[in-house]
Amino acid sequence: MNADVDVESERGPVPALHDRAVACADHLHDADRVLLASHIDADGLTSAAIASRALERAGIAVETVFEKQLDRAAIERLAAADYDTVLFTDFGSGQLDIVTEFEADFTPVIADHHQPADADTEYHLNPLLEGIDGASELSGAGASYVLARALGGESNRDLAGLAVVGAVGDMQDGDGGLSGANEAIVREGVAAGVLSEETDLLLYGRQTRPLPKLLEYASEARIPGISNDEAGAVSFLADLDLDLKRDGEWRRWVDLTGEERRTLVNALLRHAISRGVPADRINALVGTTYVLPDEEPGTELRDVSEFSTVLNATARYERADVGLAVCLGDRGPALDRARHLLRTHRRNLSEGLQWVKTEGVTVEEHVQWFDAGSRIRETIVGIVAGMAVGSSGVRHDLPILAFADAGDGELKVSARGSHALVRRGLDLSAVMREASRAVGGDGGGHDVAAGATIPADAREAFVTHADRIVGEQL
Ligand SMILES: [Mn+2]
Repeated sequence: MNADVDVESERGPVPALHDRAVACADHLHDADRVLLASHIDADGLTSAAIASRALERAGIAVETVFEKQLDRAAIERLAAADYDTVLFTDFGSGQLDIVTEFEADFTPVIADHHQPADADTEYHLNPLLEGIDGASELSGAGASYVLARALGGESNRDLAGLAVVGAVGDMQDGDGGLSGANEAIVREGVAAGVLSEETDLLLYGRQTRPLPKLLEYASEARIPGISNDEAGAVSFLADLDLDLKRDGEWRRWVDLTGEERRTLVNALLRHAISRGVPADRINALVGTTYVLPDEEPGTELRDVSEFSTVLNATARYERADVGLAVCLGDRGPALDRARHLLRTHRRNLSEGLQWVKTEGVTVEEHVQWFDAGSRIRETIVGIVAGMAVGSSGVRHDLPILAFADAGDGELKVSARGSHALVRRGLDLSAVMREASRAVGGDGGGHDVAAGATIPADAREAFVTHADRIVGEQL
């Protein structure tokens, strides 16, 4: 046996985080009961599922709550719940300056991947503290998984599938799949038999979308005559020598044989080349995908990216409990409820996107923005902004800011950039924090995607600040 390998595996999936994970786990083991607070998105829900399951397995009682944002009022609510230990997953680091004010009420334990505020605490697990990129290499669910492994060892490797759902939900995967610390989690999931890694067509909806919709809705591919073009997608398919329907219903990607998939991919590549799609976007049409082999083929849970959409569809509509139950294995009432919420979510996204396309965006020197008012829910306006980039009338070479009413005299701002802009120096986390604080609000997040809350009358001043800061970064 190779001694080095043995030592390495004893330090968990992400050795650089091992000491922090063990310190957090030891403190949790000493607690009788823990209040777990997590964020309301796919990464936050999978974080909560991983952490709560690992705590239960370790014999530690846990109550789970979700917060849309961890502001002072939310932290006061947690303090009032009267737990000695509060575990924060997928948030907490960015609010450490406030959290540490409450250390007389509870001991915080944090498993997060957001940029930490200017304060620290004893039990703090965050990749950024060890030089690992929290935007692309480890998600909140990944940090929670590292914690789960420290809590329960290799028996918790079956939670790796959920960690991958969280990472993909936070858009940490590129066309080569996940990288960095995330790759170690993928390896553990594959070894545990709960995850498989496949090279496949990289369009969203391989499990559930009818073939024409799979092609038409793939707006990120930007293939002229197919993307955002219903008639074009149908006629492209009709030209192929394939049986497109079964019993009168369109077939899905998952229904095709290997041979049929190759035929379709080859035709798609030829079409893209003939229409002058640049090589980098053509290469990005095929790449690494992740599948949960225990889930039924053709369902929303089989593919990790579709799974993450199901979770967003619950949490963004005040039903994080439903998403959590699905993560924890409920394939009955919770999944039925989640599917219903998913239909509503899809309709809202498509109506929101249509509204942005119709109304257009305002282009400043370094940013573009739109204000949806109350037409798009503040909980999904960031998703809509991300979808809008690349559609006609919205530039993909500028970051986009999306405003929506948040009630109580406040505006929610969601910002989305691209990996190409980040490589040139864009850091939306800093933009959101500085511009919002300059107008009496607060914000933060990641370099490629971030958010803020500001007073409702501060939009114009906020845009001016953000435009200037982005200009300085690029
Ligand atoms: Mn996250």
